[in-house]
Parts: sequence; C-alpha cells; structure tokens
Amino acid sequence: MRSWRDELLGTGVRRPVVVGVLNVTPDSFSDGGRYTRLDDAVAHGVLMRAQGAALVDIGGESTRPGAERIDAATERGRVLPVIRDLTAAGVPVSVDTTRASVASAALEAGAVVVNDVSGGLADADMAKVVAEADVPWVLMHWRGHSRVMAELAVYRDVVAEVRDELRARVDAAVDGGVRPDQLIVDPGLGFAKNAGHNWRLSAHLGTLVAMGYPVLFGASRKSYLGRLLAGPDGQPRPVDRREAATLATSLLAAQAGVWGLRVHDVEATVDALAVWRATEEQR
Ligand code: PMM
Repeated sequence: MRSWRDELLGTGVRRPVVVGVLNVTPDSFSDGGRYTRLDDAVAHGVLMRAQGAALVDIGGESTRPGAERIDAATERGRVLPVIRDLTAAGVPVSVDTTRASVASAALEAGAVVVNDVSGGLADADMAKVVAEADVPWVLMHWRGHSRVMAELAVYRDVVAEVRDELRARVDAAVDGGVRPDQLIVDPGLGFAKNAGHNWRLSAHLGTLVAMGYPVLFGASRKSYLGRLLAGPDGQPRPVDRREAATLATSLLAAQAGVWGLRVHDVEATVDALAVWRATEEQR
C-alpha cells in the first residue's frame, strides 16, 4: 500500500503539491473565526481536498505577529476533532503546531505530517515524537514566538542566515533520531522577517532548494502582499483581495523548484499550476 509519505514525497509526485490552510482559531489573520464550528471546518477541509490539495494543514494557535499564546489543552481541543473527522473522510492532514504534546495527540487522531513553525526550537520533545511516529516534519525558519518576533527581524544576509539556521535545525532533527528523508524546510515568510526580507528570500529560493530538502513556501495573503498593493491612501490591500498577488508568488516559487505551496485558495492555485505545467511540458 502506498503510504501518505510516498504520496507526498515520493519520486513520482507532481511538484509543487498544494497544502490547504485551515486555521481553527478565532484570530488568524486570514481565515480566523471562519472555521471555529466543527462542521464548517470539516466541510472546508473536504472541499480543499476535492479541489486538489495534497494535504490540509490544521492550526489551532494563531501565529500572527504579536499574538499571545494559548495553552496546550485549548489548542488540542480546537484541532483534534477536526483532524479526526477529516481523517475519517479520507483527507490527509498535517498539524500546524510547535508543541510536542499537541503533535503527538494529533498524530494519534490521524494526522500524517507535523508542520512545526518553530523548526523544533520551541519544544525539545518534538524530534522524539516525529521520530517515533515516522512521519514527515516541516521545519520552518523561526526565531521566536509571535509576541517577540518583530524584534528578531535583523539580518546581515537574510538568505544565507535563513539557510544556515535551517541547516542547524535539520542537523538537530537528525541528531534527535529523525531521518533526513522525513524533513521538509520552509523559509517562514513573515516570521521574524520584514517585507524586504520576504522579497529577498522569494528571489533566492534556489539557495534553499539547493540544500537538498523539499521546500515548502507559504506567502498566501501575507501582510507584505497587502503592503505591496496599498492604495493611494497608503492602506494595505485587505486580506480577501490579495489572491492575484498570492498566485503570482506561487508561480514564481514553482518555477524556483519548491516542493509545496501552502495556500488558502486551493482551486485558484491548482488552476495556475495547470497553466504552469502545460507550459513547462513544452520546454
Ligand atoms: N505561515 C503561517 C502558519 N503556518 N506554516 C508553514 N510551514 N509555513 C508558513 O509560512 C506558515 C505556517 C501563518 O499564516 P496563516 O495565518 O495563513 O496560517
């Protein structure tokens, strides 16, 4: 039987895969508050899968800049019912958490991937959980929790530093017993990064791809796109009107060779990728 890992990371997988975002939080910047009812969340996950998502990424704790933390029991209470129901519906699910205890419960509930925005830095037990469950682990570049991350956006050479810090996280994961073929890396746009850092990383994704690990790219609807598209009054473009800009980032990232795109609008992304693939096939 083909495992979820083969279906996500196997050599025959058509890249980039699309990872659908499903935040079951009251306060995430884009979809916060929309999927707090279990049946709404499950229906949206099922829809994203039908639209072509390889994976639906469930988050229970907002990571928006400045956000305060919630406790682990609250986080588990938000994500576990959705993971159980989506798994029962045959939808492959990743859990977006920095806590080993939440990851462990999520894997037991059926999640097949751990998406850790802290790259293993927030919880020293995460490597053990991932090693024992033998699942893929997304290591995102991160320097600190949301409350403090804006102060940590200081780089001399953002591309080299993100690459080197991701490599250190990869090494720590392997030292913790995780196999290299379980690992996916992510530049973590917006996490301890200002707009200039996000653009610079987007322009040099090849440096991260050259690390030899699958790269996940998550620009969808982020605030630097809102600022790019600000109107004459200087107000950022609202979150629900950043889709065309998001699609442009997705195509540029596809061209740079990323493994996956973490997005809110799965159908639009799948359509844009169909155009990209049809063009690529003629080269
Ligand atoms: N961004 C957010 C949350 N989780 N996970 C990964 N791997 N990469 C990201 O860029 C990322 C993430 C924040 O955005 P959201 O509100 O759209 O979830």
